[in-house]
Amino acid sequence: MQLFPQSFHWGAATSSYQIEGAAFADGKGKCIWDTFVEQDGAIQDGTDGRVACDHYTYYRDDVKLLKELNFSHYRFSVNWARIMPDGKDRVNEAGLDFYKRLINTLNEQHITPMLTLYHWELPQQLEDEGGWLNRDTAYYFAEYAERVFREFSAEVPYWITQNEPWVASRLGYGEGVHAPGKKGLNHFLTAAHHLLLSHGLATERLRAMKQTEQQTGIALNLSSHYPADDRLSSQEAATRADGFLNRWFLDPVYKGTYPKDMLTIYEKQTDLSFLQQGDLEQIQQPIDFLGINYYSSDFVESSPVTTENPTGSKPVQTSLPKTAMEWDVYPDGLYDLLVRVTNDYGKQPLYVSENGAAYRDEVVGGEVNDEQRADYLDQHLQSCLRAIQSGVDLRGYYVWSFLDNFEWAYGLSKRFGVVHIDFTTLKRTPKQSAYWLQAFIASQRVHS
Ligand code: IFM
Repeated sequence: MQLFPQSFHWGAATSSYQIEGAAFADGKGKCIWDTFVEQDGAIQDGTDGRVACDHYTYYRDDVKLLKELNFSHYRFSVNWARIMPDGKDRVNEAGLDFYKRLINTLNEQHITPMLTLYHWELPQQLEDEGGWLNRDTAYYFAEYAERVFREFSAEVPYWITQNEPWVASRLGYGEGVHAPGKKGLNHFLTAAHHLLLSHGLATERLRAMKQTEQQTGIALNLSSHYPADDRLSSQEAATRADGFLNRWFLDPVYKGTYPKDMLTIYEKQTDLSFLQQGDLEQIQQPIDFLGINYYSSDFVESSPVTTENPTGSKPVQTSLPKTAMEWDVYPDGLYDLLVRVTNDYGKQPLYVSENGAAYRDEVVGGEVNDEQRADYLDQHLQSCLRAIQSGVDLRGYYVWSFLDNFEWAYGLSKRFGVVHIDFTTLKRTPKQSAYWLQAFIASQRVHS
């Protein structure tokens, strides 16, 4: 059997709003998701994250479960509004204390923390001042990042600035289906730029403060895009789709530029005056690793440019197996992506910082038989192994998600966890995929 490197991270991932609950406990401020879930029709099943998994109460049991399942690393996010209720100035000590308890418990169990500073919980006060459309938010983020780093850098070796800036900007400010529910191409690009700027500003500060043991990076949601057929127009559409999702974020972070082809496309449709002199240099800070969140890939063809579809490309239906999100299962896309990022942006430490699938799970006789999820994980892990054999410096894999949780606009109805949550009793039941992972991780540990 081919083995993963012995230092490989066997991780599970979650985020604050999706699992913690305790939405208004102990001095926490309101964040944009607390506001968004109150809007009629915003969440498909009418649920919210006020309680979610109540990880705020059950974090000790959850860490114990992580240990039992053999995970060596845990990726979680801290909620900006829990730590700084207004987003700036005032620090809520009780909020910091919760994360202190969580991090201590992880370290007691020898589970290494990977901390994400922003997984979309913008304090409502900052949104009221313009949110990510306001350049100042990037500077407030850097201050918040510095404060959290000062508090926890001795205990936390892995730091992620931004999680999925494409999702935060496109779904939150471009399409209006995520908080704060704003729409428009200009809003999308402005918010994306300020999120990237915030990454650059925070990274610079963290690097100035860090010792050798702390590593900083960013987590991007990336996919592979393939032409749906042999037409030149489909190949061009695939390039544009790649520019929209991947290169618009990778190029500034690594090359300090926005991709020229995409600038030309966007300039025809909107004003890019949010881009100020020196911004791209600020965004292009050295990072220690890239986190890649991968779920699916797209096969695309050309389609008319519209307000909703600024790049004129659309995914076609395929006959590939689908998850409960209707996302294609395509593990080769992960292999292609890992190799491509290495080839185009240089060999560097990569983590699959999220990968997983939602299925329609049910507890029957005290068990959840989610064979499809175990297959999904197995196939994607095989892609990871293949990528390592092809020379990719892949250092870890974090399953999304540890627990079933609040899946944003879909509410509690889409289950991504390897651990089932009964959202009425809050009972945790590891699914068969969790036991499969437990055994897989054990099989990778060689005892000398
Ligand atoms: O649940 C989300 C997570 O918050 C960010 N990445 C994708 C997951 C599944 O949609």
